[in-house]
Formats: sequence, structure tokens, C-alpha cells
Amino acid sequence: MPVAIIDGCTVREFVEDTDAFEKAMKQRFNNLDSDRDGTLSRSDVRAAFECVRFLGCALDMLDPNTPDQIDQLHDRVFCKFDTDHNGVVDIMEFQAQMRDILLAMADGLGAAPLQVVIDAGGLLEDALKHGEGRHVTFAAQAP
Ligand SMILES: [Ca+2]
Ligand SMILES: [Ca+2]
Repeated sequence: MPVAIIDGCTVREFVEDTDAFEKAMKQRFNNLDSDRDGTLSRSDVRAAFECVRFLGCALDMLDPNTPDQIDQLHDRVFCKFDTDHNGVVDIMEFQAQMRDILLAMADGLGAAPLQVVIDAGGLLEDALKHGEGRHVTFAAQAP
């Protein structure tokens, strides 16, 4: 997985650049929407397990180790996203939650640049691409 240097400011700039942010989120949403009906159902989210696992950690939920915990985590992540509780996550719900998550991460990163391993879900990767050429440095590839 690539390793990069990123700080909270880079993440924040990405979220605040509405056009870039919405475009990246739409792409991510479409990737998760495996049946292409324009909403994320539980099974769509379930298929994106690594992403959910990462989000669960980002949301300070448990890091799942057992099948029961994995089920629980899926439910909790899904409920968190489905704010109107209609059983599916639409693009607006998705964007709103992702914005909160990324801003929480930005707060966590603070002003001190941090070396982060870019996760497979690629949340921070979007922010990195956005900041590339400005103040983001890509370090050597991790083994
Ligand atoms: Ca769907
Ligand atoms: Ca909903």
C-alpha cells in the first residue's frame, strides 16, 4: 500500500472544495452501488467490507475480529449513514457522513504532517490526490 505524508489541512481543503469533494464522493458511491439502483442497500455496503471496516475504525467503533463483531459493525455503520432510517443510503446521506468522517480525521491529524498508509478504501487517497502538487508528498512505496 502506498504511504504518504498528509496533514489535517490537506484533508480539510479537500472537503471544503465542494466540487472536488462531491465528485470524489459520487464516484465512491457509484463504486459501492453494485446493483446500480442509485442507493446503497445493506448488501451493497456489505460487499465493500474493507471500506466498512475502515469507516468503523474511523467512527471509533470496534475493530471486528469475529463474525459477530463484523455483523455488528456493518449494522452500526449502516445505521450511522442511513440518517432517515428508510433502509437505504442515498447520495446525500453518504456525502454528509463522509464529510463528517473526513473532518473528524482532519482534526485527528492536526497541523503536524503525518505519515499515513493509504487504506484500500481510499478515503484519504481522495484528499491526497486533491492536495497533490501542493503540500502532499508521496513517500516511497511500502513493501
Ligand atoms: Ca444499490
Ligand atoms: Ca436513507
